[in-house]
Amino acid sequence: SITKRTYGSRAAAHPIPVAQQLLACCERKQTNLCVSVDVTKKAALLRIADAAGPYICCVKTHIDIVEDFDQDLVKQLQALAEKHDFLIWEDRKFADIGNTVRLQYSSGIYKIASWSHITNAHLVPGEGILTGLASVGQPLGRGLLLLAEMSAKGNLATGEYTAKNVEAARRFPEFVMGFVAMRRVDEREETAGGVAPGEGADYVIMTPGVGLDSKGDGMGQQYRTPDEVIKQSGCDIIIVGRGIYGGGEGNPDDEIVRQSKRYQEAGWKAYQERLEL
Ligand code: 5BU
Repeated sequence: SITKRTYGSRAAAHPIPVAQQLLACCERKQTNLCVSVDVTKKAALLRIADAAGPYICCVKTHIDIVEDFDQDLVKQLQALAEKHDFLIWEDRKFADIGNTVRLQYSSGIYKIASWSHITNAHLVPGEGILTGLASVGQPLGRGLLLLAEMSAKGNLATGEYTAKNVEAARRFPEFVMGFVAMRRVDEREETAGGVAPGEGADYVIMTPGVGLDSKGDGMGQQYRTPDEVIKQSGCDIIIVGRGIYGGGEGNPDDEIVRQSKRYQEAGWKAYQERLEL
């Protein structure tokens, strides 16, 4: 089972370069923490990414909430990714037909594909969305996560829809590197007899809705602990937003460092215990 393997061994064997990079980064820095930096000012975004940088494998952005976005933000974020050794994930949640998402991914003001190692998509429009995104991202060495499940209360990404995401991923083995999910959605309980193409593939499960001090935010978000996510549910990466940056334009640097270390330690402990299970 994937959950018994180290990030390092998975990195070495992974067919998608950006998944190799992410897993190798986890091993090197001993962290499975992705910080979600959901602030509306460029300076705050960069400050938080810089403070959290040493403790994380990935920074997740919502670039369209930044009021003073410019290309220099991207340049500086890329420089921080180099300085601290982390990847960048724009949490764009593409959800249109292939031709439209191809343009949304490559063009417009944000030109997401030019700087974001990882992005994600809903399967609602069907597999054409993967063809469209892959046409842009794959030649650039990017990776995609499918939104197989979500963290919010009452969300509709369940059951057959979740299973369809896993099936679709298996048809894009060079581009879909994993899932946003709450558990190991790629490990099937039932076997359909025979091994489908891509079955047994290594998917990176990245999981939002992680918090140590709160159970929810009053707007549907539901929080679980790193232990529940990594050890009990077999996910690979914890995504923490407000638990680290604190909301608004962000905690002071020393508090960001303190919380980042706290989540890094909790996530890594849960991973090590999972290897021992
Ligand atoms: P929080 O502050 O830790 O609650 O932030 C969670 C982040 O993860 C935020 O950027 C959401 O947009 C994102 N997210 C989520 O919370 N739940 C999901 O199912 C998905 C993304 Br997909």
